[in-house]
Formats: sequence, C-alpha cells, structure tokens
Amino acid sequence: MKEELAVYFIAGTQDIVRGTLPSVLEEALKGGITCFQYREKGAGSLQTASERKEMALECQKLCAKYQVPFIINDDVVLALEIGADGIHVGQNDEEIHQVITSCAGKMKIGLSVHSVSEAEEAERLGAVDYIGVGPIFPTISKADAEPESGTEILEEIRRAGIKLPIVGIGGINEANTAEVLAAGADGISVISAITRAKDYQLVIQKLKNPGSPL
Ligand code: 3NM
Repeated sequence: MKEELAVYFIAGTQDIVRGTLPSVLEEALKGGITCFQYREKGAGSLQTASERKEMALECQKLCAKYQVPFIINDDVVLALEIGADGIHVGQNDEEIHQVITSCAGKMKIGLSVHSVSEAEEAERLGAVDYIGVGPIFPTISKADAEPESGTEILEEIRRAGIKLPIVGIGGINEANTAEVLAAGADGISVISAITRAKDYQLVIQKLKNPGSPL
C-alpha cells in the first residue's frame, strides 16, 4: 500500500482547467502517478448518478491500462457496482462503520483524519488501509476544508505510534513534498499540483523525486 500512496492523484470534473478529466488522467498515468481517486464533488461536478458512473468507468479503464489502483471518493454504491480497487471517505461522509461493513475484504478503505485522536480511532477500527491527513497547507480545491495543520500533525501522528500508511493532503506541490515526507507521510495526494500543471510529466517526476534537481 505504501508504494501505491507515493504520488496519489485526486480529481473530478470540477477540478479540470484544461482538457477533460480522462485526458488529464491519462497524462498523469503516463507521468507515473501511483494511485488515482475519482472525487466528483462541489461546484462544477457531475450531478447525476448515470453521468458519474459513465465517468468513473472511463477513469477505471484508464487506470487498469496503466495498472494503477482506482479509488472512489464517498460513494460506496458506485464503488461496489463497478468493482473499484478502493473507497475513500471523510469524517463527515458515509459512516465509516457502514463503509467497513459493505467494503472490507472487497477493496481498500481510506479515511481522512484531521487529528491524532482521529488517527488513533482509524487504527483501532482495524479495517482502514490508509489515512489521509490534511489539509497540511492551505488548499484552493476544497471549499469546506478545515484550517491547515502544517506538517507538525504528521510528526504528532507518528509520535503517537500510528502504524497505518499515511498520505498527506492539501496544498501539496513539488516545492513542499520533501517536507511532507520528512515529517512522516508515506506519500502525497494532490489535486491542483497536477490539474493546474503546465507540464504534467515534469511535475509528476518532481513529486516522485522531491530531493533531486530536475
Ligand atoms: N481533502 P489540493 S484537502 C480533497 O484536508 C481534499 O481532507 C482535504 O487539493 C482534506 O491538492 C483537499 O489542490 C483538497 O490542495 C486537496
């Protein structure tokens, strides 16, 4: 799981500023992302279940072509229906116990946490495969994001002895990835660093090799 979290791309229709979601996703897959989450949420997102399913299937097919895990955000019904590789939920989304009952053993389960106590609870559940911790930095991609925590939260969670794989989220880009990993994250997840990149491949290479001068 940890390797799959290295460069975890998240996007939905609402995040695309150039081209289409499938076209951006394919560029990102060619660039070497290690995981993709389909997150159709907020202003500008597809609204009907059939539109979402069609888009999810197209993204799933692309991920399969590049052998990259395909995760769905906050839609257990869709994730089960199309056989996604994983489901990711937040603290305010579908109740995590429900998600575990429906999905454990069938796909990976990711949970967003914003504090040490939420991370401890995620580990206690015994069925969560990784946690997303954020927002680490200010984000332009989530209207209802909590205040940013800085990288200290990652150090605190590791100091508390949490063993779950951790992916940092929120305002992460090629300039601050090294700091996020050094603080204890196993990987980074990004929306705008990729969707707004001028050169997708170059940015992804930098996210993959944060220390090296590219
Ligand atoms: N969840 P960007 S922050 C989807 O803190 C999401 O749980 C967050 O987008 C959380 O990489 C966020 O453009 C948005 O900042 C991340």
